[in-house]
Formats: sequence, C-alpha cells, structure tokens
Amino acid sequence: MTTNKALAQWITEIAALTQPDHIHWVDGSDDESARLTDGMLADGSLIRLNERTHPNCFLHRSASNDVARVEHLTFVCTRDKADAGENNNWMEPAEAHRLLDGLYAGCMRGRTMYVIPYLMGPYGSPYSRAGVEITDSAYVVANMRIMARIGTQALAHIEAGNSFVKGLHSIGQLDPEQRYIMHFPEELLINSFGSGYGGNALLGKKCHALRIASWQARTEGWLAEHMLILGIEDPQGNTSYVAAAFPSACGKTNLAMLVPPAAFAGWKVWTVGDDIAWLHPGPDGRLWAINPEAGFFGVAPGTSLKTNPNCMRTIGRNTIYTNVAVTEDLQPWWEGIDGDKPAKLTDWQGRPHDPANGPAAHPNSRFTVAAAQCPSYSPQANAPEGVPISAIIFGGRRSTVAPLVFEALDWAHGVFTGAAVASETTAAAVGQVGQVRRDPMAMKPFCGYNFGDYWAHWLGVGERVTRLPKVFHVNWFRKDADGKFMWPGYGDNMRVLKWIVERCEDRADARHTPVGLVPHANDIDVTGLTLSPQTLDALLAMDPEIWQREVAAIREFFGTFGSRLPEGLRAQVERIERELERQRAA
Ligand code: OXD
Ligand code: MN
Repeated sequence: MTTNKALAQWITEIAALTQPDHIHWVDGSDDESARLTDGMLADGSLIRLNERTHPNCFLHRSASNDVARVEHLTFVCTRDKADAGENNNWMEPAEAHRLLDGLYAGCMRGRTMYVIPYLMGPYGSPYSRAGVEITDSAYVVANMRIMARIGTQALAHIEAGNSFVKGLHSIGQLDPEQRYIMHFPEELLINSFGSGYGGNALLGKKCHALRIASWQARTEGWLAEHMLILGIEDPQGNTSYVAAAFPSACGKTNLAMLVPPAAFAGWKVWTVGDDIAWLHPGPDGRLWAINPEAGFFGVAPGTSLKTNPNCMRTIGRNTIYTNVAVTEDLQPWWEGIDGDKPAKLTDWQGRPHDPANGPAAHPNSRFTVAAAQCPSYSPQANAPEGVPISAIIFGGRRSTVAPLVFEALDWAHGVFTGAAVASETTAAAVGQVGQVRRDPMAMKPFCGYNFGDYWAHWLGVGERVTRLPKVFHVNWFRKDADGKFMWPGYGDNMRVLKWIVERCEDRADARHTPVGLVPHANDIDVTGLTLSPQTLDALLAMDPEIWQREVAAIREFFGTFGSRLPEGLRAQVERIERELERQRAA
C-alpha cells in the first residue's frame, strides 16, 4: 500500500491486467525474506546448499533456454526510431504496448504479484534514483533484495515525492518465442516478459541503471555507464579512483576486487562497484561516481582463489547461485574453481555430469551476493557524494591489434577510443561466442538511445567538466602465435593500474603514437614477474599497418550512424589516418 497516488494507480491498473491471486508489497525485512526462501525451497525453485561449508547459500536452476541476456529480443521503443539508433532494436511504442498487454493479460493468475520499491544508489545520495518493479517471481525478489536497496525505505523515498521508474516483469511461460525486454524511455517504463534471467528480469540493473538511466543522464548532463569503480591506495595512503568499462564477462568483477602481487607491498585495491557507474560533474569540477547497485551478480566459471581471492571470500555465505554444478555433498562447483574436478558432479541442469553434455556449470552461471560481504569493499562505497574519478579505462577482449595499455591524447580522443572498443563476444548474451564486434564504451547492449547522440553527449561532458579524468585503453587478452595469453592478467593487472595512476600524477613516461600514448617497456613495473622482454615488447607494440586496417573498420562502423555521428569523432578518424599514413611512409 502506498500514499503515492501515481504508484497506487499503476499497481491497480497492472493488477487488473495481470490478475494475480495475491498482491505482496515487499518490505525488504529479514522475516519476509525467510518466508519467501521457505516457499522457494518447498516449491523446488531453490535448493539449499551445504549449510556447513556454505551457510545460507542456495542454488537456482533456471529453464535451460533461459540462461543469458537476449539482445535480439531487447527493444528501445521511442516515438522517433532514429532516437533509439542503429544500436538498438526498435518497435513503435503503441505497437509494443499492444503486443505486451496481450501477453500480460491474465499472466499472473494463480500467482502472487510482488511489488518491489527499490533505490539505485546509496540512501541519502542526491544521485540515487528510485524504481518500482512488479514481478511474479519470488526468485527475482530474492535477487533484487541483494542487488538493490529495496522495501520500506525505498518506498519512503518515493512517497517523499521523488520520481520513480516503473518496471513490469512476468516470467510468463518462460517461452523464448514469447520473450521481450522492452524499454520506453519517454515513459520511464520497462516491460519484461518471458524470462527469469538476471539481466532480463532484475529490472533495476541493466534495464533501469543503464538503458533508462543513460537516456535520463543525457537530458540531465551526467553519464550512466557499464563500468566498475575501484580505488587504488598507494603505500603512502593516497587513494585514486578509476572507472573501467569492459564488455560482459571480460573480468570487471576480477579487476574490481584485485589483490596486488607480492612485489607491490603497501598497495591496496578497494572495490566500489563491479558493473555500473553513475558519473556526475561535481562542484569541484571533477567527475564523481556512485555505484547504483548494492550487490554483485557475477560470472562463476573461472572464479578461484588464484583469479579472484576476494570474490571467493565474498561468496561463501548468504549467496544465491544460479546454474552452477554441485558436488555430491552439495557444494557449488564450476569450471576453473580451485582443486581437482570431483569424480561425481551434478550439472547445472540437475543431471549426473557427463562431459559429453558440455561443461558441468553453465558458462554464464552466476552468483548473487551483497557487496558489503566483500573484504575489499571500499569504506567510500556508500558515500552520498560518490568518489572522484582520476581515470576512465576502456577495454575489450582482443587476441590481436590492441596493445596492453595506451593513454588517449585528450578527452575527445578518449571518447573516440571508447567509441571504437571492439571485443570478442562471451556467454553473457545468447548467440555465438568469440566473434569480434564493436562494443562502444562496452554499452552496445545497454545504451538506451542512439550511439551518435551518446558520443556527442560524451564530447559535451568534456566541454563542461573542468578537471576531466584521463582516458586509457587496456587489453588483458592479447594472444601469441600459439594462441596463448601473453599477459598473466588478474593480480598482475596492478602493474598496468600503477602506470595509469602515475600518468594521472604526471610521474610516468610514455611514447607518442598516432593511436595514443604507450608505455616504454621500462615504464611498466615488472618486479617479481617472469615475462620475457620480447613478450613485453610485443604486448606494447603498435603496428601502423594493422592499425590502418583497424581505423578503416572503425570508419565503416561510425558510418552506420550517418548524420548523428558527431563531427568530433569524424575528426579523430581523419587525424589518426593521416598520422598513420605519415608513419608508414616514413
Ligand atoms: C552482466 C552483464 O550481467 O553484463 O553484468 O551481462
Ligand atoms: Mn555487466
């Protein structure tokens, strides 16, 4: 129940349309959570894991055709198609409403309709935004409880007169033929039908905090980005904050929780967020970032004490696992976890594991856990004003072309660098894995409007913010001729972060190339690392001929945005082409 008339009216309308048996206003309390969990244990949608080794941890097995985001079924429904842009699927809003209303009609008969008021961002922050998700899935409620600030306090925020984003979600029949994730930015509305998977169903996350928020951010002068936020503390106790955008399943969670190598005594990384950053120009002329989320919805496979010890120490209790495998004594298990593979496993679909059926855990299996459980969780993570950003890092998964790290020459070149990000696709979305695609600012699946306008907005931020962060590009995934990764990655990425922090403080050197400023081999601190000088040189190489081909591909990609492509980006393409040609001819 609520005193907010608009909210009360919307709930009445949706209840009339979907016809649930019960309506449950989620208060977010422990009691409520215990009752919902008991219900899910009883109906089999949750399985309790080994209480001794993993207290209060649960496994959820989703429908086998509902395991990832569905980009081909995700739409941005603006009045003018051009506002959604080539980067989004589009449907005319009235047609989308007709289609969805048909699917929603009576869809909650026999079910409970949960109403979840939520807040994205810390309580008391001027940058936090509210939403209300209606859902017929108790699993969604349990996940939202971890990922966002939900319940009574969020409702009070809305009742105090703050605006809210409306999100209507029903799992429907979990039929992939009747699955739609629709966004109506002009109505601050999200409609999701037919999927229970995180990115499709936890509407505060990708749908609100990225697609709708990016639209709002453009009109209000801030940025909503697919970025982790971390703090790097040096041995003198100074902390610099960076925000980094990588496509899904490219190691944002690992980087956000990095443990520096032994040779970096006195350095520490603090985790503010692992997936989404809202960046606002602050009164001091810097960009300040908050993490709108309260939890991590991370990819399990590959996570181990070697790749991410802080994460392993986070997910041992109070965690919901989705689509992982389990051992005989009901401990969660996935490919890449520490230890030997047990002889007997139950796979993610509940069958005795047979390697002929593929991996035991789904490659996009996940954990949902409160950020506050992370040993490296930053004491500043709930600061209402956020943290000041010194550097923005873009990156992709590229076996070739992109060097380990380079710095953009200035903000406009940084925007070009972000806009040109390309990456090999992963299991986080349905579709072929390993194909190189352009993923500007890692926002291809998440930008709620035309990329041309989005880049113009980024360029505009450069004109309004007086103390801009420096912009960098990294690639941890470069491979040699034998297909082996050349850079050790994980904790050793600290070596690259150190160079980045030193560049921000004008304490490190670099060489100029047309594509950006690249460290000399001796600018990267390799103390304690076994890496041949040839490998390091290869990691930092910038081949003009390869880059001529790359820039030609970028030019072609930019061309698909026609007249919405900002002049500032066209000018960058032309400058780099000219300089590369001069270098090749020399
Ligand atoms: C995520 C994703 O879940 O990007 O964060 O797919
Ligand atoms: Mn993500």
